[in-house]
Amino acid sequence: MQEEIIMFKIWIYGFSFFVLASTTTSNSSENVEVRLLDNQNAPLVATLDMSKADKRIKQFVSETVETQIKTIEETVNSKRFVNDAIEAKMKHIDETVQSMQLDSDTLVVKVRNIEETVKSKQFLRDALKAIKRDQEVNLKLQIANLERNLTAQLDDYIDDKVGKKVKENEKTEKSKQRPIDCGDVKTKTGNGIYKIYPKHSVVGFDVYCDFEIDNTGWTVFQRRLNGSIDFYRGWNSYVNGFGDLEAEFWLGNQKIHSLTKQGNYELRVDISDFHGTKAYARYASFSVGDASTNYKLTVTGYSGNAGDSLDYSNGQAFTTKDRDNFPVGKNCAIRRQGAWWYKHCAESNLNGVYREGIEWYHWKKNSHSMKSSSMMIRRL
Ligand SMILES: [Ca+2]
Repeated sequence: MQEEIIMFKIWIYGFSFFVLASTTTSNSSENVEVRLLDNQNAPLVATLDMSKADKRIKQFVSETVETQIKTIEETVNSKRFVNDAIEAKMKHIDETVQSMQLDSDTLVVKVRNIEETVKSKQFLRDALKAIKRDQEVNLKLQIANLERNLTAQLDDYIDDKVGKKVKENEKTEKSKQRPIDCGDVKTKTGNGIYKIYPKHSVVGFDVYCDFEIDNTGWTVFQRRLNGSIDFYRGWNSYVNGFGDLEAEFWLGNQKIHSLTKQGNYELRVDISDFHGTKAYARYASFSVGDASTNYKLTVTGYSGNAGDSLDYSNGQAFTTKDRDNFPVGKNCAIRRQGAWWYKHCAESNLNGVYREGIEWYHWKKNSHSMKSSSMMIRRL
């Protein structure tokens, strides 16, 4: 520091050998020793004879030197301050640089992250592509499988259809020999039970065939003889039929329907009273609808001697005690103790209670119950 001070002094007064003094003025002598430095820092000692100097000059020199030293000290101090400031600044710069280094490290990490993100995105894109490719392959495979299956199914279907057709043809050949009703029965062995195969019936079923009237086969679907069978029954019994074909029975609405569906049928009704008197009614057209119509009766073209007691029931659905298919009034199957094509009840009631309610109004009014009755049909 001391050297610095001196250097500073030299810097200030370097252009000449100017007198600098650390006043070691001796009171006892008029000489003043002053240490000096030349331009090359060579130490010199100058002895100034102050004896002839004016006291005021001495004072001036002394004061000047003091002032100079003070100024120098202040300058040094300010320089130190500047130094400190510079050091602080440098430190700050260092720190900034360091933090910048940190920042750059962070930046590197960030860049790396971004790179990784980009890479992973690329990876995803590749993976997606791979999946898409897989899916395409799978789809193609599935379509190929589907095509194969469809082809196989189509083949099966065609085989099946062709097979069925062949079978159907065989069936048709066979069915040509089968009777669809009693009119087809060739090998007659007299009135009795025969198996018939109506066109629209899945299986054949037995019926009673009557060959006496007009010398042709009539298919009988109803008979009353002696009251051995209870006719006051519910819906299912009348749909499926009941009784004994050789005696009293109802063939069944479904079977009657399947018979009358296969062509134009006429109806013959035979009745007798307990005096042995007989009568008949013929209808040129007769059919019974399917289940969806509740076995609706269609009957027209009356002829005969019993009177037309069925016309009132024409177009009516069938009603039993457990199913009233004529929405007006009470259940006529219950009122008339039977099962019939009732409207506001009926003018005929051949399924009524034996001895009490087997009626044909136009022949015997409703006061006489028939002894017997039969209903049969013939294909025209
Ligand atoms: Ca009713």
